[in-house]
Amino acid sequence: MIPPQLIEKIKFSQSLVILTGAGVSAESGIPTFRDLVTGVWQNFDAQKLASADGFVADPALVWSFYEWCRDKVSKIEPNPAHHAIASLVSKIPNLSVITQNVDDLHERAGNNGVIHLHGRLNHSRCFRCNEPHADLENNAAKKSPLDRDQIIDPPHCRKCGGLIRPDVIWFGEALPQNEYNLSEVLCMEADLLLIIGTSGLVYPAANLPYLAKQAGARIAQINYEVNEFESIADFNLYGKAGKLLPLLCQLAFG
Ligand code: BV8
Ligand code: ZN
Repeated sequence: MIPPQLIEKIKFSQSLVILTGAGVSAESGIPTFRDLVTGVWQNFDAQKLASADGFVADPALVWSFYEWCRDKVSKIEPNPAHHAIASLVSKIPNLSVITQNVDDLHERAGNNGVIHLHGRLNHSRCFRCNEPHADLENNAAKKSPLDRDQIIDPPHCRKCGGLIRPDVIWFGEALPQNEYNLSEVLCMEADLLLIIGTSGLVYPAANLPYLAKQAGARIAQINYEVNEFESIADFNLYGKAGKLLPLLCQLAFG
């Protein structure tokens, strides 16, 4: 049951911010990070696979893990939740989408200008000088699929010869300053913040809903289970994003 007040809030929102987490991609078949490192890569702990120390210790292992992830993500599709969010662009004058996810499913559903707080799987940069590494972007899909146990060396930076790393933000690394500052401003100016599929455990992204609340925004969230934002949300919708979000858009905009 979707509260009529929420439908009205969305329909007449003048500045809607949508914040997504791994739950918005779950129904596309993207395992959440934890499932990934307990699944086929379970004999490697997350610290080794997704951290700067892990990369320094074994660049080929970490690079191969992300090549394997890129290959998996390139084979799956955006789900109805991504498409519902993309459909709002033409209906709400001032809509911003902020994501913690590193996949490109929002973009592939037609959302441009998404703010990625934790980087992007399909981008890479030099570990030493941060120079973006273009190769990856244009032939991600053309790469031969990497089997789980294939270990390949990362490429080298054309500028300084340093090792190329995935352009994602690992634990202990600062979020991109511009993206995070913009996200704070947008959340403090929002009249409604819609949170989709995030546990609210990862900071500083998890600060954003509290900032929005303090600044006077109404908070709504769609989640599969109770989470950290339960107590500050004005509307808590429990269920799958791929089902509830299209229904919400349908009720608001027909
Ligand atoms: C930083 C990219 C400082 C990598 C990721 C102690 C207390 C508080 C904070 C800390 C602490 N110790 C350390 C910290 C900081 C740390 C942190 O927050 N740790 C937490 C875990 C305790 N944060 C950091 O390290 C950040 N950096 O603080 O830097 C600094 C400052 C200056 C200079 C230097 C350093 C960096 C954080 C970014 C880490 N990188 N990803 C990669 O993926 O390879 S985070 C990673 O986890 C993903 O991005 C993912 O998005 C995120 C987890 O969050 P969620 O998106 O919420 O995903 P999750 O699986 O947790 O939840 C999914 C939700 O969806 C669930 O609620 C589920 O119920 C729901 N769901 C599932 N299916 C559905 C659904 N809902 C609806 N429909 C469904 N179908
Ligand atoms: Zn370099």
